[in-house]
Amino acid sequence: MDSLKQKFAEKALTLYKELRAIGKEHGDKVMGEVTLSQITGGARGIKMMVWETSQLDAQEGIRFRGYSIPEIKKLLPSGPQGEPLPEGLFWLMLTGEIPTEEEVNALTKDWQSRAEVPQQVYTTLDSLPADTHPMTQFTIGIMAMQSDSIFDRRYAEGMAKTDHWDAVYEDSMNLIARLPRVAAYIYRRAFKGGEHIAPDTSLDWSANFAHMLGSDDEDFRSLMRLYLTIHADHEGGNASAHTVNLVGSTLSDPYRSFAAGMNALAGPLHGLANQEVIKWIFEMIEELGTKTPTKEQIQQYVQETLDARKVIPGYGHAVLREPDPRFTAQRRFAEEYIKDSDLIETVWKIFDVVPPMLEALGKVKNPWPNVDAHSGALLVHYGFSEYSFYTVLFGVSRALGVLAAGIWTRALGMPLERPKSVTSDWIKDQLK
Ligand code: FCX
Repeated sequence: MDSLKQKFAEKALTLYKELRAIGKEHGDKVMGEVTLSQITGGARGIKMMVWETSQLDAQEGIRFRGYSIPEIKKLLPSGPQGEPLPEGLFWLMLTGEIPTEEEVNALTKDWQSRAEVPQQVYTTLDSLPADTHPMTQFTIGIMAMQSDSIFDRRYAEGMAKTDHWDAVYEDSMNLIARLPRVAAYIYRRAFKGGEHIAPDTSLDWSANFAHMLGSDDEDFRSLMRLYLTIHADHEGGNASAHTVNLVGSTLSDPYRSFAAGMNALAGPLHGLANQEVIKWIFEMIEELGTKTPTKEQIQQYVQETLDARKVIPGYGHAVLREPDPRFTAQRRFAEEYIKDSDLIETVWKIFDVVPPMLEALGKVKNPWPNVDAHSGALLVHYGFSEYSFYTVLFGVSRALGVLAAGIWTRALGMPLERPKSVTSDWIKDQLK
């Protein structure tokens, strides 16, 4: 058993016993109430699942096993320019411990050894029109690997419940190892005429992904390390994570549950917002006829968008009530690495203009930027302007969090998810 798996197994067994005992003793303890507006308002704030890997605070933003993004940046083993290695975050999410450099290097090597993508994935992708949306290609590519599921095979062979987590661990590690190759393949066939780039196994997970996409720029590698770290997890209630949890709770294997989650990520109110942001900015630039719009011009364009009853992409959040620290981390990156980018200046001007305008509407609970408000401008700076691909990058990163959480969920023996729905007649009856 590899050292990560060994460490996880010890921690998981302890927590499994602890949670069982807590459940037995305190199972009837009331942990909250549900209001009518929560039932009709998208279940905001209703606590209904255990998610070990991260927790979101409305003011502070995400914490991975208790560590904020600035702490993660400082503490995790990093690449040559100091940006954290996502391998380290995955280790942290599974064990609760900051890994050593050796542990992270071993994980990089482990993923390299699992990264071979079965030929049928490429054949399947090649049978799709090249202009099929990259997120559709991504979920199809993931599903084309499902026949390799170790969980599926072992379940059919009669695997004991206590071994479920072990098979989910193996599937999750294989999936994470392969996803950059699948994603890069989609990018190169959709936008670079199918000229594919062989992996460089001397590189870490992020740098190799950057390489296969087509860039060996050291700064872009650093951006990818940061990007793939900060998009990894956002507790369990967001649509992609919750979908993975829901589907996984039926004992559908990690390929199926992760693909389901990616279809949730592909919605414009969720992960697809990163493509919507840059599309909206490009359209603004075209309409205004300038790459350096003034704040007044931006204000007018924002107003037009609101008047057309559309949302301002990249702003607002279901839980956060302050600027997203993932936005701030990307801004810091731009301040450090990028000089004189009109597009990035525009993103910062939008940040000055939009919040007061959303606040003035009187209904928006969070007028601040989220993670998607900044990411596209950074990618465009390094030559990746094909924005329909952006959500795939988000998805590759999100695999780390949702699959780590999925391993925990199976190790803790969590049951089938099955909350209660009600009819409108039932609601009216309750109010009589
Ligand atoms: N622009 C215009 N109106 C907005 C808005 C925005 N950016 N954000 C919220 N509103 C509106 C809502 O549409 C809603 O209007 P309605 O009452 O007429 O239907 C009202 O304000 C109240 O919504 P609120 O409670 O603040 O927000 P929700 O929890 O319902 O929705 C999202 C949260 C994120 C879906 C919402 O803010 C939004 O649509 N933002 C733009 C899309 C986006 O950036 N999504 C990415 C989010 C995230 F980072 C991610 O998951 O990746």
